[in-house]
Amino acid sequence: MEKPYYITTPIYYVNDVPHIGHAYTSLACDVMARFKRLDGYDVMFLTGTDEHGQKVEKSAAAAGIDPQAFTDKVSQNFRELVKALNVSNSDFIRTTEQRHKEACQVLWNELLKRGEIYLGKYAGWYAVRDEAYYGEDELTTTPTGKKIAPSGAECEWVEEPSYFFKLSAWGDRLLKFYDEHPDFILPTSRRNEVISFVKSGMRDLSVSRTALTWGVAVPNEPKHVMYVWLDALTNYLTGVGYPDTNAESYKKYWPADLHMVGKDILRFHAVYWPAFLMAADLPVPKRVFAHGWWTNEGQKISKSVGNVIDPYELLKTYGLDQTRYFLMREVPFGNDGDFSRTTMMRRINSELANDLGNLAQRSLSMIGKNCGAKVPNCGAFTDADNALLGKAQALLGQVRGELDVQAFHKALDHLWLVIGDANRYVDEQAPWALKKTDTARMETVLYVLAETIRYLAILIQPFMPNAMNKMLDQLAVPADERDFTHLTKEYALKPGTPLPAPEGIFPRYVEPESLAT
Ligand code: ME8
Repeated sequence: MEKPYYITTPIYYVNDVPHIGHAYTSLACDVMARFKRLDGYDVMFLTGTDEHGQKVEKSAAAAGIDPQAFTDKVSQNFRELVKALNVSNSDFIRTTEQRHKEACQVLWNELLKRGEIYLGKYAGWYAVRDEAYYGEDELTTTPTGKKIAPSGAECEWVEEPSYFFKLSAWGDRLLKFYDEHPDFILPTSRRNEVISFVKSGMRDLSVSRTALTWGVAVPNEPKHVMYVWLDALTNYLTGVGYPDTNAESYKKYWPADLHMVGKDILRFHAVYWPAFLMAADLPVPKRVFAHGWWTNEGQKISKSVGNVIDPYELLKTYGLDQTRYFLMREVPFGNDGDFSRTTMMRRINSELANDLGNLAQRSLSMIGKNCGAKVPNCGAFTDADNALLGKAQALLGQVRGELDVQAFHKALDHLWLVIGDANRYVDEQAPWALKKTDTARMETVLYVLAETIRYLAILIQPFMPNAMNKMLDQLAVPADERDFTHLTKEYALKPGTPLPAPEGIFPRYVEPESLAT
């Protein structure tokens, strides 16, 4: 039986158009999901949209349409982005769906029944942009008297009747949980931040609001809607069938293996969420990975600065797989990163067009011309042949080890080291010279190259699925022989198998003259 693996993206607010940051998290999850599928897991991959709360209500009002019509429209943009990025999600959840409202209300009742929620009054600061409450001590005051949260969001004073979740009672149990599950929060630097936040002492958390109506109704309390984060986090349960804890999908996939988030929303996922779950006596997810923040040519990406990077523009300008590769390769996953078009162009040309593209192109065109367009015959292997094949065979273990801790950039490093070795092998073995002196040896060299490319293409599929499928087509690898079980068979390519005419897969990127100043 296949082992289950459940991975989620954050559900994105529908107040805005999707940008590169949303694309980034979804792509990272897609690489994980594709890798796990090829590695024999039964994968559930959930993404979707977060549609309630004051921020969305305000955006709908500003657009002059009712919130449901507004969210229907904007949610669709996120659904389309997922498709455009070739993201292989299993489901797309919207928090305005009935299945989700039910899940929230059942969880609420569960918490209430257990005495974890009580009615009180909230008087304090709230940042609509973050949909978050802040303590006075966390804020700075501008010369004009505005209160600003550490995220830069402006806060407003709120006083309203509110239900509270007894978060203050969960500090010690959370600390014990982090201690017993050292990999629950990655990267480790962020884990330390969370631990010190919890150690500093936590106030009870306001979990309902009366100042707005656009939210999930609190059961039996017509004036209250749920705090949008309690509603939003619950999507991860809804997606696998909660409140039906006997549902096949719930039993199979819960608790989630990985919640992938940006560092901005780690506190919600690594503190509030496990506290809610423990309080409802539900199992806690295995990991929250908080990745870093993209800036644009050194500047924070924001609508007001007008430097938002449109993912569609990237796909159009540079290509889908090129964009996927660049985003996963450029920044050590977990760190902040700066988006620069110059670097993107350099990586496309040197790492994709030159290193990988040329390796495949020159090997396959030599095979096409000199081996009758068939998988070459293969004689006895020399030490050099065994060395290269050995490195290719070691890749699965290395890449798996890196992806186990979401080190996408390091996985790519391993792959590109072997691409470099393979290119050196071509130069050293010089099959074009062997053509005149020893055609049997030339065929063996080309066979070793074809096998190495097969290994590489199979392993690079999660990052660049379309391009690698083309590469595997060119090696005539059958569609059902592209998963990782076919990396343990040493020499899968069968000499004599006819091959299609090779075609370049990664064109060089040439900057339009209008941009090259
Ligand atoms: O926070 N760099 O939704 P959101 C990298 N609805 N990643 C970025 C980014 C950037 N510049 N900008 C955004 C919410 N992201 C809530 C989540 S989950 C139960 C509810 C990514 O639309 C990153 O993953 O503000 C970040 O955490 C997320 O988008 C925030 O999306």
